[in-house]
Parts: sequence; structure tokens; C-alpha cells
Amino acid sequence: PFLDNILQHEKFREGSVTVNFIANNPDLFKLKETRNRATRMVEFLGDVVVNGNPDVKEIIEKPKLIKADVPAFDRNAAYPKGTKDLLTELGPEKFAEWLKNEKKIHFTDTTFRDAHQSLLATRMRSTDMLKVAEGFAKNHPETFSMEVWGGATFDVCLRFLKENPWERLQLLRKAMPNILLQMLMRGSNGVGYTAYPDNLIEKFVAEAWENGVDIFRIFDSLNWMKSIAPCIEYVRKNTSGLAEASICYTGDILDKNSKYNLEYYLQLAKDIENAGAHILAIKDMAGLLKPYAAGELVSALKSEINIPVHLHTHDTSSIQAATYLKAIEAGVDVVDVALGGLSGLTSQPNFNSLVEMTKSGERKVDFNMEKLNEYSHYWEAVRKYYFPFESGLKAGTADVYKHEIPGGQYSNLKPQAESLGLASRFHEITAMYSKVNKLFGDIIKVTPSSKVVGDMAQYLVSNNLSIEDVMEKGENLSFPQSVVNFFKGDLGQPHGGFPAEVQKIILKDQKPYTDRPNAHLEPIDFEKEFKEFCDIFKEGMGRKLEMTDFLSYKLYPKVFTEYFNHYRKFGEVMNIPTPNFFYGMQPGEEITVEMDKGKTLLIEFLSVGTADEDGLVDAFFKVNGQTRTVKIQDKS
Ligand code: 3PY
Ligand code: ZN
Repeated sequence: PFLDNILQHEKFREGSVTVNFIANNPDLFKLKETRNRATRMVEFLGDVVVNGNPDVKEIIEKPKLIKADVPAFDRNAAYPKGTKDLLTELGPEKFAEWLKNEKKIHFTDTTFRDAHQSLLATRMRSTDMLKVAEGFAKNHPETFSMEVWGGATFDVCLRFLKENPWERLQLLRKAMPNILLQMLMRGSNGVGYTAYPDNLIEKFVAEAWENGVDIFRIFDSLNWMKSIAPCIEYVRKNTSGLAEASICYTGDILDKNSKYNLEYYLQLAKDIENAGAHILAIKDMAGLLKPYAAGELVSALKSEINIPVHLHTHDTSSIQAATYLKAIEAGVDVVDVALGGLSGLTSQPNFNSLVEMTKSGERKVDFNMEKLNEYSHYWEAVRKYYFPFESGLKAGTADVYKHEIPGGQYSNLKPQAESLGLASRFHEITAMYSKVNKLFGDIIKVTPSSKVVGDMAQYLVSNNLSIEDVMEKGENLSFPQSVVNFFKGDLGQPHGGFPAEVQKIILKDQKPYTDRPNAHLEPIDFEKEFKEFCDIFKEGMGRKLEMTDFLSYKLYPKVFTEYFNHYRKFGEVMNIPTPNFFYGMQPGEEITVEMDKGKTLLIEFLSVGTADEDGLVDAFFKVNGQTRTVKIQDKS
């Protein structure tokens, strides 16, 4: 119980406790006997039955959930050789050379990361990926890479899914040893929303490689080379993987008035190549790269730089297959796609259809289409489990050229607007988003800079304020913290600088700075702080703590602490089937849940009683045939 006090302690939750805090309180960490693991699991299920999963607030109309069929594969067959084997054989420089010389087009499958981040608010659970990971790697070894990690998945794993993101990575690596695994990294912001000490980011890169990442797609939310270059260096120094650095695409290069014109992107691409990147990514996070612009951009890049080019887009407008066609014709080396059932709209273009499109061309690649379509069907069925997280967007929209909201943000902005009571004013928010972008000087908008614009737009709409109000009475307004931090320089420097007048209004008396935000942060003393961390969290996880746990804690102290508390209370919930994780169980329903390799629980839910005067409800289960009754606090 005293541990709970500590875990609730504000200083502790912010990650700022010191050695003495622990040393002076030696008995704070004596835990009660941990309850049986099966009991903890049925307590979790009972809690979802009685109170619902807090992540699923309002279920309007639950669709009929059907069993998702896993496409067949031979568990005993060896893995066919793939790109991971080639990287191991060639090393990163020669691998990049090989890629550049390839005639056929290559495909990166984003289903395990960006597709669900952009369609389902990042809620895809590991169990649904792991069911198909091995089979996919065996059936489709010609896939260039699988994007499986980074971006928002790290945070959402811990915060909402109560999973350890590092464990997800390890398990996917084990299931797909032959194909390159790729992650998205927000430059000096790692997988977070703010700058971290340089040595924390470097350690993060080293651990990500150790645990399974091969391709590090690095970007900076303002396309600031000073943030991109050190990350390229960390990948080159600490791994034998590939540093893929991005130009984040915004505006329209065919619009002669855009400050983000072809010269701008070519210069950035050259800077990225000179900084040592093995691959260049065009990261079109909002899906603004129109087909003819793609043809021009890719042709220019292919003639100006010597590293392969990897194109990423979102199909929000619904014309991005045409963009890929033009880019493929212009010589792009790899394109990002998502399996049919999780493709389109704010996600990536359709993997299955794109393979069909390229079949008759010179750059064709052979995929077993029947199998590839089976995987699409699998995701169609699984997608239904996540229906509360759908954005509601039903058709492609040309609005995106106006608001320029990234695909990954769009699926989150709607629930955020709903939680602020602004559901009916969503289009006002998207229109304001565009006005705020102009006010801020037309910036690159991708996490976390996109969040700053989104926060400001929601703040203005919810307070019925206009851009003119900001300019006229801004001194008396207190703006969202993310906006103030942005203008201070905490996310780096935008192309062309900050608009001075707006900066003055937002910052009031605070002084901005122009050097790297990370330079203002104390390096981590890993030896000392890891030891402190282990002392605090030593009991509760049922295993030895690793450096990866410490990194999760340093990146997200509060979120990690809540995850830890959840684990202490309910144990491992990662293997609970998704329909039961979100919606509980029906009386008479039986499920099997794997606890450890070879140890499976058969759980049957019988019924719940009524609340006693303390609000406690009995929930009756059978676990491997034995009745188990757990008491659940009814929170209604
Ligand atoms: C992320 O940073 O999570 C993104 O997907 C940006 O596009
Ligand atoms: Zn994306």
C-alpha cells in the first residue's frame, strides 16, 4: 500500500525522484503476496464485464464480430530467405547499393504500424499481429520490409493496451526473422512528443536495434537537419541497420508560391545524403503529394542523389495510387502500402491492388495474390474488433489539401474533439487548423508539430476565438502549453523562422532560443538512474527489469508507472483475445488464453451477482474447470 503512495507521488510520476528518496524509505517497497496469475486475469475480465474497458467509453452499436481466419502456413517449414538475410550478408552500405540497382518495385507493409495508427487510433493489439506474423513472413518473403514499431505505437501500447512495446518488438522479430523490420522515429523526440537528452535517444536506438529494428525511419517535425543528423549518426554508430532519413512533404511543389518548393526538398535530400543516410524517405504524412508532383519530385531526387528513395503516403484524398504509379514510373525504389482490409483513406494505399497494378509493368514483383488477399480478409475481420476507434471518415476527401492534417492525427482528432464536446464542430476545427498553420508561418505538420497546430485549433474553437482575436488580444490569453513550448524553440526551428509578432504574443515575457532543444537537457547517468529505477520497480513485474523498461520509464514516466500498476493488479493481459479485452465476456462464453509457452488457461464466464453495500460484485468464472469467484468494485 505504501508503494501505491509512492507510485502516486507527483515527483515520482514525473520521473524526478532521487536515490535518497528511496534510501530514506526502505520499507516502502514491501509488497503483499502477489495473487495467483489466473485470478488476476479473471479479475481483469470481471472488471471489463462489470465496468467496461475505460478505453472504450461509449459503445453505440457493436457490430457482429466474426472469427478472423488465419491464412494457412507450414509451422515446420524453414523461413525462405528475405531482405533481412540480405542485409546481414551485405551490410548497410552494400544493401543500399543493391536496392538502388533493383529493377523491380519494392513494397513496405505498414499494416502493423501506420495503417492502424491512422485508421484505428493505434489500438491494434500484439496478439492480432502475432497470429499472422509468422505465416506472412513465410508466405511473402518478397516483402521489402514490415513497419512494425515506433510512431505512436510505443505510447499507445503502454497507455491504453497495457502491453510492453519492447516485448511486441521481440515477438515480431522472432516471428519474422527473414524480413526487415522498420520503425518510425521522431528524431530528437524519439517516440515521444518532446525533446529528450541526446544520450537517451542514442541508447534508445541501440536497444531498438538489439531488440529487432533494422530500418530506422528518422524524421524531424520541422525538417530541421540539426535534429535529423544526430539520429543518422546514432544508427550508423550503434547498429548494423539502415538509417532512412525523411523529407516530410507539405504544400505542393507544383504551386510556385509554396515556400516548400522543389529546390527546398532537393537541398534537404542532399543534406540528408551528406549526413550519411542509407535511404531517403519522402514522408508524405498527410497525403498531399499529388501524382504529377510525385513524378517531378522523384525524377529530380533520382537524378540529384545517390541513395535509394522510399515513398510513404496516406490515401486521405483517395488518389494516391496514381501518385505511386507516377513515382514508380519515375524510378522510386520502395513504396509503403497496407494490406487491403486496413488500407485506404487516412491509411496507406492498398497493397493487394498495387501489386496487381504493377503486374503488367516492367517493374513487376511476384506475390502470391491468393494468399495476399487472404491476409486482407483476415484484417477485414479483425478490424471490426476495433470499431470504437474508427474515425468515421467514409470517403476520400479533397479537404485534406486545405487542412493538411496528417493521417495519423486525423483518426485521433475526432475523438479528441468529441471529448471536448466539440463533435458537431469538427469541420470548424479542421478549418481552424489550416488558419493556425498560416498564423504560425506555414510549418511542416507532423508529430509533434501537428499536435501543436491541433491543440491551438481546438483551443480557439472551444473558446470561440478567431485568429484576429489572437492578434488583437493575445496578450491576455493563456495559450496551450504545447503552443508556448513550440514558440520557445522546444521542437526546434521551422524553415524561415518563427513569425516574430506571433511569437511575441504567444511567449509574452519568455525568451525563445534557437539552438538544439536537446542541448538544454542534462544527459542521463544510466548506471545510477537504472539502479534507482530497479529499486523502485523491483517487485510487481514478476521478472528482472531490463534497460528497455528503464527507457520506457524515461520516455513516459507517468504512463509507464500506470502500466506498472496495471500489471501489478491484473498481470499480463496481452494474450487475452481482443473482443474480450475490450468488451468483456458473455455468460457461458469460453476462451483460451496462453499464459506462457505451452501453458493455456481455459476460462469460462458464468455470471455476475449484484453489488453489495460496498459496491462489490461477485463475478463467477471457471478456470480450467475449477470455479473461481472474484470480487469486482462496481464503479458505476
Ligand atoms: C508519427 O510520428 O507517429 C507519425 O506517424 C507521423 O506521421
Ligand atoms: Zn504515415
